[in-house]
Amino acid sequence: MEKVVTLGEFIIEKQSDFHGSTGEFSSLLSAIRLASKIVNQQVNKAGLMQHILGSAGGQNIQGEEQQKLDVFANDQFIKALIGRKVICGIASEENDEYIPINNDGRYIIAMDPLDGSSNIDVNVSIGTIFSIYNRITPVGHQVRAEDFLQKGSKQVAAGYVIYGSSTMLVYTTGNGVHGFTYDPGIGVYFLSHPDMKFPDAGKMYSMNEGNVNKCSAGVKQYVDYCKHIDSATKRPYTARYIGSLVADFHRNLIKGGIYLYPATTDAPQGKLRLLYECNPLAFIAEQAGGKASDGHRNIMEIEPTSLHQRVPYFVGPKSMVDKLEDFIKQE
Ligand code: AHM
Ligand code: MG
Repeated sequence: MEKVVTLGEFIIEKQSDFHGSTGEFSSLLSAIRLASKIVNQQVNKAGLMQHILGSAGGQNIQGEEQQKLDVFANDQFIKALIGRKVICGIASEENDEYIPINNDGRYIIAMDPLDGSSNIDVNVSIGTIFSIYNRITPVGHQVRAEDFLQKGSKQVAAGYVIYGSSTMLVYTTGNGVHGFTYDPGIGVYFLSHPDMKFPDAGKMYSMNEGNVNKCSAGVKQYVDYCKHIDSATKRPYTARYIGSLVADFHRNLIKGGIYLYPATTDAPQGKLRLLYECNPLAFIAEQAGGKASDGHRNIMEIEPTSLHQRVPYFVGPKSMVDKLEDFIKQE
């Protein structure tokens, strides 16, 4: 019989790989696991809440105040994380400022609690993204901005939850990327995708192509290259764009594809946030044999200057991102 491994068991089994097996990191991950289950439950009845039980901003059938799902998700993750003594601070895409928590904690977390906001109300896959660092300031003091403004290369763990046709939690601690599928009937995540790797030869590209004429010449040429017919390199590539970074990234990781959110004339820094979206998926990509770039530099080598900083973003199999960088270099 095949061995069945749950996320809980896996975390404990791998605990010794991580900071001398103190159990602190396991506690942190189990907070994320808990919040993801609560959010998953709400995501699954989002249509009911909005169209049948009353509109957001009103009251639900129990007379409770209803919240937008992204605010709800933010609250759930913060609530679960505050309960763990190991965390000293949280930065969230939903909060203007970082939140200091327990001065004795050693980890800080940056998160996008519900990514893919334009897809929330239309029953399309959305996700949660998280990124974990050791604090820089000494334990026992309140966290400061510098604890959050660390390069992505300093991450000790990163992951995402995708609320899709099934719900999955995928994470890395720097020892490969592992994916767990949620069984809602019993409330347990099972290891379903051990040691995930990008296929070598990607064949998809994901971009909001409506913006292509607002992009630089190099990006335009790369998109033309993706569409060019060449049987030796299996082009044209297939275009797939969901508009939820987590869902596009997850599909590309499994099937082999590049995700692009370049700078545009309207958004010269791109749209995606370095701390909450780009760095965590860059860490996962690298661990899966891929690469993330702003077109010129490795994303994880960018020194952040502000919490909500945006960057142009390209992520996928290494060969595809290298090719895109070649086009950008020739601009
Ligand atoms: P959000 O954090 O407000 O949801 O914005 C991020 C999202 C990504 O998930 C997605 O890839 C991108 O924005 C889609 O943007 P666009 O609608 O411009 O294509
Ligand atoms: Mg987002």
